Amino acid sequence: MKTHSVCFPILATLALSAAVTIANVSNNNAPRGVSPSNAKLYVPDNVNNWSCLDGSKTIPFSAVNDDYCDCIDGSDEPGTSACGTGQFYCANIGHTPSNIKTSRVNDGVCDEECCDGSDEYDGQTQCPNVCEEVGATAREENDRIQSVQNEGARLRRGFIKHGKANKVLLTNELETLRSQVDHVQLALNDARDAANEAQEAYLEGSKSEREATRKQQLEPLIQEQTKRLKYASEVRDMLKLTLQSLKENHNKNFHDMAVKGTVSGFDDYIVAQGEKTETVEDDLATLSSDRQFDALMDETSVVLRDIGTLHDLLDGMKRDYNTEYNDEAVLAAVKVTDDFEITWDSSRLDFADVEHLVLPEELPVDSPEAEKFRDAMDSAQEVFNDASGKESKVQEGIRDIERKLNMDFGPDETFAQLVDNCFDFKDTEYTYSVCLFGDANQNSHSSTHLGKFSGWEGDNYDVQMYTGGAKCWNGPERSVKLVMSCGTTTEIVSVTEPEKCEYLFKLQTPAVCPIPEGEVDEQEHQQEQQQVEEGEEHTRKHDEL
Ligand code: MAN
Repeated sequence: MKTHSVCFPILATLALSAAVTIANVSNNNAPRGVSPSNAKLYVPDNVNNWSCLDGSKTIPFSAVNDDYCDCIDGSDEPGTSACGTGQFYCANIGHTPSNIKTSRVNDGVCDEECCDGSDEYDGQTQCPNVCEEVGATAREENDRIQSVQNEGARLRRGFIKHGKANKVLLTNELETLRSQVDHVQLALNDARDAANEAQEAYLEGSKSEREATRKQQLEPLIQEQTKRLKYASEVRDMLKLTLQSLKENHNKNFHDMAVKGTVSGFDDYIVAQGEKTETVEDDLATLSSDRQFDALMDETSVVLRDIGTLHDLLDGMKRDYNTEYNDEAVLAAVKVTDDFEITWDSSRLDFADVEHLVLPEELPVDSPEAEKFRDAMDSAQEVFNDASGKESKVQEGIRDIERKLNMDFGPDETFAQLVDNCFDFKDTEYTYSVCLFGDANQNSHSSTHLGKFSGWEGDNYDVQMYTGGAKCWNGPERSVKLVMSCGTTTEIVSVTEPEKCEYLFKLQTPAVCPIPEGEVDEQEHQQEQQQVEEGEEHTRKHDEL
């Protein structure tokens, strides 16, 4: 770097002339490092002076690029690194011109931005001019991007056309469906009434046959269950008697707390028994087989519960009574408890399924009379099913269309084409999937919900958010940011997890390819025209029906 010094005028003059020869020359007439568009700013005044671009100083024009920094803004050294803060212009003929910081001039590094090597001109470092090749590659890449964008824009125009036409179509369809609601609901109500009537007619008309068949079907079960109930009731009564005898005969002078507790528990049981309202039907034989069966089952569970309560009382005493008292009554009760535990354990299995036993389905009755009623009932049921299907279809249709019409598919309806379209991406560990405007998931042996579409981010309609996914262990609920870029197909090109449980999906799609300006207006006009025509056509068809 040169110094302005009055002490060494000869050295200074030599250095200045060297600097002028190496630094002040450039391809255009401007000083080195100055772009053609800035050349007009580097012209000396009539006394060969020049002012810094920030106006901070006036210096001799010969001091521009003299490798000494005079101006605060560094504008006097566009072609040397003396200031370091200015811009050095590389013409890069054969590629695209660029500007680099002047600190990178002659720093021994061939800067990529200066493919012509003009940033290293001091002879210390040889930088070949590679602008032709680099330019050719860049042009090829630009051509590729351009053709992707052209094709993408063509496809996007198709999306827009579809989206706008679809909106008109959906609006019309919604109107049609809404006009059908009353009709299908009425038909459904009528069909329901008819089906109920037919069922009642069947039940009434086939009553005696059905009851006979049912009786036959349930008889063995009822017999079996009656036997079990009888056995269980005997066991319960035996436990009750045991406790009753313990209560009466134990030696009250011993004040054995375990015995006292059991006796008072038994008293409570007896009181509760007395308070219980009788639920068992008195005369089972007068009931229908179904009721008989139910009553038996209910009674069995009551008896089983009682056995459990009484045994708990005896068992409590058995564990805690004072053996030293040798109270006969207590010993007798303990003996009964031991015997009970052995026999009950082996017979308990018979009751194991009792609590879960459910009534078997009714067998069909096959008399011709009953069959007639059943056929009528079946066909009324079919009509009802059909009416119910139609009604659900209309309601679901309305819901589905309302959902789609309420969605934000962008100002030109581009994204209507992609709603509910699903895409997968497989990495080494998971297969990620997203159904656009729906849900995102992470799948391996099981599926983890990553979020539900919650809206667009920003105003560009190219970033979607999916939130409220499965909670992350020790972290937030999972979520997905889906970032779109232009492509000729719609597909996920990468999935990453930049933050724990926050996923980044990159999706390429024609839906975000730029449409050259001006084209949109023309297209919009054509589309509006087309929508009007399609709408009219739909209304005409609807009216014809
Ligand atoms: C699972 C996956 C990962 C996530 C961890 C968080 O392994 O969902 O993507 O980072 O859970 O614990």
